Amino acid sequence: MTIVRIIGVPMDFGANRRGVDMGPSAIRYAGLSDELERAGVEPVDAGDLFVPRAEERDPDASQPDRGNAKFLREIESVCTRLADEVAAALTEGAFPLVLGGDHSLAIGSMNGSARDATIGVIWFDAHADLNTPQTSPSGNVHGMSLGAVLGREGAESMAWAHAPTVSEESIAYVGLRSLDDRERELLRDSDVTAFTMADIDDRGVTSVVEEALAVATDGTDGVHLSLDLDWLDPRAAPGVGTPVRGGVTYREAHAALETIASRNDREDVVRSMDVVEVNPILDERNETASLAAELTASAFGTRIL
Ligand code: 4U7
Ligand code: MN
Ligand code: MN
Ligand code: MN
Repeated sequence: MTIVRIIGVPMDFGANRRGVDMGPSAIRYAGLSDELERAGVEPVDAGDLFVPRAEERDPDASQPDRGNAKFLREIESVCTRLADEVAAALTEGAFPLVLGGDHSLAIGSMNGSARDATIGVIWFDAHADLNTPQTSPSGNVHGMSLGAVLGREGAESMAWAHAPTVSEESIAYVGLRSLDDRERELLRDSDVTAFTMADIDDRGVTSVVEEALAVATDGTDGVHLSLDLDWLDPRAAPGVGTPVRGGVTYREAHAALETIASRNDREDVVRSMDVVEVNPILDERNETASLAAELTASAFGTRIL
């Protein structure tokens, strides 16, 4: 049986709104382990990574040589340790499941997952997170995770984040609907595959996810899934810091992750996953955290019948 090692990362250094640091607790509290057991895997909780309190740190944002990126040193420290944890889980034959926390932690999970492998990435998100310290309008590192992992121009101050075995050709976005102007240009000039909400409207979510899987598995050793809860429509997932109208519905989200599970059933392709951006302060009765737990289990194969 697949052992799923749960790694909590109670970090909100990369986001604007405070509160995502409580995400790991909220998702566990919503019954993640039970959901995973129902999906037929064995959850083992490794606890939380140590993350300092933001109150005791200085965001230290703008530096002429580093561009605009808040809490960069803190994020580096967390992501470097997270990468080690994720790589260790894989070496020991477990599936690393990372609970966030803000999306900057994906720099750590992708680096860990890609340490001894060439990986593809499927990014379920309203946003592209392709900024760099040079293009970011906010200075929030959760909007730069992929820009940094790809080692794009403008991310020189984040050299530690570059994962050479993650390439643009193997990355697929699903559900994009909010891009900054500079980010749109970056995306157009890149080799990343982007499925927007319009593609989901046109073709249906299952066919889009199948194509995303084709992109992320082509020529790679496995796939990292990154699930940002703001991918969903805010009506289904109100507890997020950067909500954008017009996201996938509750049913579409389940269908998407069930499509991943059925592909994975035939051939083990997914090797690691993160579930991020759940903000319990903004949530309604832990609804978004419950959804995060359900969707994670769906990725492993929850069955109705
Ligand atoms: B998330 C933004 F400017 N693009 O860079 C930015 F609109 O991890 C938002 O996807 C980033 O939630 C959102 O700050 C990051 C902004
Ligand atoms: Mn994101
Ligand atoms: Mn997002
Ligand atoms: Mn590269």
